[in-house]
Amino acid sequence: MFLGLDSSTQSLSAVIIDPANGQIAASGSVNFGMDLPDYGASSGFIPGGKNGEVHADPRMWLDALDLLFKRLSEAVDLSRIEFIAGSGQQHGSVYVREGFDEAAMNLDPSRSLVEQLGKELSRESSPIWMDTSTGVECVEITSALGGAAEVCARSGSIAVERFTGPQIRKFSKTDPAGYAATARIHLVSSFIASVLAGKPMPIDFGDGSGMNLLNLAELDWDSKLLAATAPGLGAKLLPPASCLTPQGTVSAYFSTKYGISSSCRVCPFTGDNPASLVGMGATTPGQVVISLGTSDTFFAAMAEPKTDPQGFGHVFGNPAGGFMSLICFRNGSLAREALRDELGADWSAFEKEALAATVDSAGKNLTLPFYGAEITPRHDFEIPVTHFSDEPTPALRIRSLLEGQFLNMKLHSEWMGVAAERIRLTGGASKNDGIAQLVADVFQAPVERLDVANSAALGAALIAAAAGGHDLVGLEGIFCKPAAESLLLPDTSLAGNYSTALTNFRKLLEQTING
Ligand code: ADP
Ligand code: XUL
Repeated sequence: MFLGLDSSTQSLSAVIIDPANGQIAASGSVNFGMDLPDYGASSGFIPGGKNGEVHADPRMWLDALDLLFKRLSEAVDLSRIEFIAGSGQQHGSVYVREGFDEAAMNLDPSRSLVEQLGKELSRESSPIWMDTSTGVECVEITSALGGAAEVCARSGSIAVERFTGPQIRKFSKTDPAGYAATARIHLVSSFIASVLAGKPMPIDFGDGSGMNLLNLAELDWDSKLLAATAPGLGAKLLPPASCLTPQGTVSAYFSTKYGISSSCRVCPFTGDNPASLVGMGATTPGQVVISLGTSDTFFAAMAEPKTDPQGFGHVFGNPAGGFMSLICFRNGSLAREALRDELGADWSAFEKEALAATVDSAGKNLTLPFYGAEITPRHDFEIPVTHFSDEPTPALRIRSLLEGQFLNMKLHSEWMGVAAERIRLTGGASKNDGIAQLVADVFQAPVERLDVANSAALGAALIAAAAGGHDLVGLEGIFCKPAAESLLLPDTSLAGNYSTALTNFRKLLEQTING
C-alpha cells in the first residue's frame, strides 16, 4: 500500500491506496483549528498579523503529524505501507537550526515531535502563502535582476509577495541574527518529509517553482536569484529533486511508535497544487482543474512553460514531467465564508439560494468578490465592490459573489489560451452543487467532480505508488475517475449573459483598480 499526505492550510490529510485492487484503503485527517485548538489558529494561521503578514506555527504541523499517525495506526496496519509521498501548502517556509537534522534522526518515540524538534526552529513562525508583506523585497529582487521579465523568464513567475524568496529576503533583513542561526530553509513540504525520514529531504521541482529561486530551464537553484535574495542562501538549500525518486526511509521514531515498516521509503514532498494535478488525473495536457479550497486555484498541465504577461499566473514543475500553470485566488473559501457568516447562512442555504437565483440581468448585478487583499489581480481590496441594479437580497448577494469569483477566474486565465472544454472540480467547496453549477455556467463547460475529497493527498498517494514502480498515468486512469452522476452540464441559455457579464466585470475591475 502507498500513503499520500497533504499538509495544507487548514488540515493535514492522509490517503492510503492499494493499486492491486484499485481501492482507497483508508484516509484520515487532522483539522488544525478543531483538533489542535491550543494553537488558536481556527483557520490554520495565526490571526491578527500586521502589515499583510500571515504566519503559522510550525509546531502545530508537528503536533498534527503525531496526531494523524496515532489515528491512522489505530485504524490501519501501517506496516503494509511501502512508500510515502506527500505535499504541502505552497510557498510557506520553515527555518531550522544546525541541530535540527540530528534531532530529527534521533527522536525518542516516548516523547512528542514538538518536544524534541520545537527548540530546533530558528524562526518562531512560518510565513505562509496568504502573506502579502514583502512588496519591498519583490521590488529589490526585481531590480537586482534587471526587471520583472527576467525574474519571470528564469523562475516562471515575476517576484511575488507570498513566494519564498522574497519572504526569505525579508527575514534576512529584519532578523539577521535569526537568519544567521538558520542552517536550512525548508518549504512546508520538505519540512514534513524531513521529519518523517529523520534526514534532510530536498525541495522538489514542483514546489520549488513557487520560490522565485528555481531556474525552470535548468531545474536547479538560480545563482543570480539566490544572490539577489539573501547572503549565503545557496548553502541553506539542498539541491532540488524529483518527487518521484525516494530519498530515504521512515525514521525509527515513526516505525517504532506507529508501526510503519522501517523499510518504508519516503519521497521528497511536492506542493499541494502539483499533487492535486496528479490527484485530479490531469498530468497530461487537456484538462483544466479548478480547486475551491481555502484559496481557489486554476491549473492545467502544459507541455511548454508559457508565462502570464500580466504576471499573475505561474509556471510550476509537473510531477509527471513538463510544466503546469497555476493561478491562485486568495479570496476563495475565505470570501465565501465571510459572506456566509455575514448573512448568518449555512452552506446548504448558500447552495439553495445560489441555485434558486436566476441570472436575468446580463451582467447588471456585479460583485468584485474580494474581502481583503487579492493576488489575482494584485490589489488591496477591503470589502467586495458591488454594482447592483436589483434589490440586494441575500440570494442576489450570494449569487453575485460566486459569479464574481468565477468571472474573475475566467478573465485571469485567458492568457493560457486554453478554452476549458472540460473542467475537473475539487476542494472543499466543490461538493456544493450550487457552486459547482455556477462554475459550469460561467465557463460554459461541463464540470466533473471526483469522488475523493482531498485530491492533493490522493495525488501524493499516486506519486508514492509511481515511485514504487506503478505507471503514473495508468494510476490516474484507475483512481481519478469522475463519478458519472456528478457531471454537471452548463446551462447554454446563459452563455450570452455571462459573456456580457465578463465584459462588464472587466470594466468594473479596471475602474476600481485605477480609481
Ligand atoms: P484547504 O485544502 O485549502 O485547507 P479544502 O479544500 O479542504 O481547503 O476546503 C476547505 C473549505 O471548503 C472550507 O474553508 C469551507 O469554506 C469550504 N467548504 C466545505 N464544505 C463546503 C460546502 N458544502 N459548500 C461550500 N464550501 C464548503
Ligand atoms: C498557490 C498558493 C496556494 C497554496 C495553498 O500559489 O498560494 O494554492 O498552495 O493551497
